[in-house]
Amino acid sequence: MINRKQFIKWTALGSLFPSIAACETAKQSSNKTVVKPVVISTWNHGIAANAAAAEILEMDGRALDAVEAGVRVTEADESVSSVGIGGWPDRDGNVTLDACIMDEKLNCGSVAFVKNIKHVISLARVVMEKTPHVMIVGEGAQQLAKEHGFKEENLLTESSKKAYKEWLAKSKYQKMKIDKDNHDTIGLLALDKHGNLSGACTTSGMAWKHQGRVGDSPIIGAGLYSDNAVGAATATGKGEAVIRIVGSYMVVELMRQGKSPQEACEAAVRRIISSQPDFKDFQVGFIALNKFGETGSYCIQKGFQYAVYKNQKNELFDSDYEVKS
Ligand code: SD4
Repeated sequence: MINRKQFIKWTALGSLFPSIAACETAKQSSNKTVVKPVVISTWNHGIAANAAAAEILEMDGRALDAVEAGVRVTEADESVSSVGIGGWPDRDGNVTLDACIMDEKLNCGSVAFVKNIKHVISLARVVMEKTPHVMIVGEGAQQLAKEHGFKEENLLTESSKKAYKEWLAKSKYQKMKIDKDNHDTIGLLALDKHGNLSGACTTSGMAWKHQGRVGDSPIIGAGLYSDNAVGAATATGKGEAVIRIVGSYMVVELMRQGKSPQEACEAAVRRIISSQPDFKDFQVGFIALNKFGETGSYCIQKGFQYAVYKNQKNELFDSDYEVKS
């Protein structure tokens, strides 16, 4: 029989070392079939991004290269108004981009508040691989881009200029409304044939944001997290709400404790709902991928879509959501 002292000791050990529980889970699940390669990404622009990532993975490439190549497609697509060139600007008319990337060894790189550089995901990779830092922002990030030969260009396209003028006329530069429609980040996760996971996330952030505002997308743990022993997760939607719960890290840690990617995404969305009373006014969605190639997605309200490449099929799905009425 265990006495009270032993019980306290064991439960304390359990909370101090959650990896003990994770080892158990890994053992219990070791008879699962692993499906790989797999790619999952946010929104319908994820289909084209997945295709570019899958091309690399099917040729036995590295997950890290796949996630970067995948989201570069979205960054270069002028018709996507929330990522890269053509992204809608802040309320002063500046397009400012945020991005981060993580590899299979917990290496990570991030940039935020970057102007005039389209492929900020590659700049985040430069931070990760060529500097001793994790995060570089603003002018410092632009200086780094110059040093590494990135092309400088105007990211405000004719159509985003038009959208900005229309917004300005209506809003009269008043406090922006954070709604369900002014964001569409791409977050993309990949599991390669070697069983390694990586993730990338890139965005122009919330449209009409205050100058200098940074959301969850470039923040490791909030907009993206990946741990090769467990799985990876990424977020889309109102960054402020995701940062408050360190959302992507939460999803990965819940998977470490034994939840499926679907269950983990649901639990993180419910944490937002239980802690942030205005949840009906905004959207947040999470997607997740574990070591076995299983995927999950959940969001607050109807409308979020995600793309999955698995078993050589690249498909778009409507995410399940919490607020049904
Ligand atoms: C942000 N999370 O800057 C980003 C925006 C976004 O889907 O996701 N959009 O808050």
